[in-house]
Amino acid sequence: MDPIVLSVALRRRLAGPGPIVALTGAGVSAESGLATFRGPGGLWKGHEPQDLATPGAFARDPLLVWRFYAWRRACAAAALPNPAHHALAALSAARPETRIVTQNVDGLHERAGTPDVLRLHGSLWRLRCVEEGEEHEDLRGDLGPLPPRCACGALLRPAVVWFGEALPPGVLAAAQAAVRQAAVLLVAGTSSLVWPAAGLPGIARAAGVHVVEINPEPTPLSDDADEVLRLPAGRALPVLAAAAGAALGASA
Ligand code: BJW
Repeated sequence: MDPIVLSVALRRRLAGPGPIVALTGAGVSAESGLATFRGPGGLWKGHEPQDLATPGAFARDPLLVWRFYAWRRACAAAALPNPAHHALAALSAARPETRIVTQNVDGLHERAGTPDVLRLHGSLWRLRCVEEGEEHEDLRGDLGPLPPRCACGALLRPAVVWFGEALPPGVLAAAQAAVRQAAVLLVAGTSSLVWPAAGLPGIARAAGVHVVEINPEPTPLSDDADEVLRLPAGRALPVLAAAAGAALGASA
């Protein structure tokens, strides 16, 4: 495998002062064996996953949507954080001003040890009553009969953000503030198709932040990024994190 050579300018920025911020997407968990949303392998029983991630799909067929999310929970529970998650956790430990902003709901950044992840699209591990709006953590491997119900009798839903829904209060504003203040923004494993997450690199660039895309495939961000690393996140992030001062263990 060829060594990864970072530009001198990027090395200097990573080693310099200021927060490193990472915006991550499904591709960061691909090397943990979790399917991405779009592209080959993104199908679930003949459905496009993004077609199930809507309030309309849940209203029409809560059982179908819950089967999809129960499968996602089982896959995520069986998966382990990969070198990309570990590298970002090590970076957060070495430089506490680091912020990880994720579109992922799988909890793998947290399981790798990253504190205070800004979860733009919620969590697979939290459920919300559709009537009362109350949310709670539920880490059970088996949720019992699907769809699960609240004690009040109403349906529970995964506390994730579906198309057309607002992001969790305060999280988007915190992510926007974080990317504006970054020394470097690493955008890893996202197709940069889903808004408002896809707008964060533009906000960063407008504030003069150096934006680096890490993705084996081109995306709508690629032409606007300051640098592009056409590599899997599990290869590139350990190198970037080490250049920013992270002490990486054998697993990273
Ligand atoms: C690797 C790799 C490896 C593979 N290493 N890389 C502006 C313009 C146009 C439309 C809109 C707009 N603003 C809003 C919209 C509408 C809509 C939207 O964006 N639509 C577009 C699709 C056109 N957005 C919304 O509806 C959002 N809500 C909103 O705007 O609300 C407004 C509002 C305000 C106030 C009140 C009410 C409403 C919500 C978006 C929610 C998205 N939800 C989902 C599901 C979450 C739950 C779940 O996980 O099930 O989020 S959809 C799905 O897409 C999921 C993901 O987080 C998200 C992004 O996907 P991601 O992570 O980029 O994955 P992929 O599969 O697309 O890409 C993977 C990438 O990895 C690829 O590029 C690979 O090459 C790469 N890769 N291996 C590195 N080893």
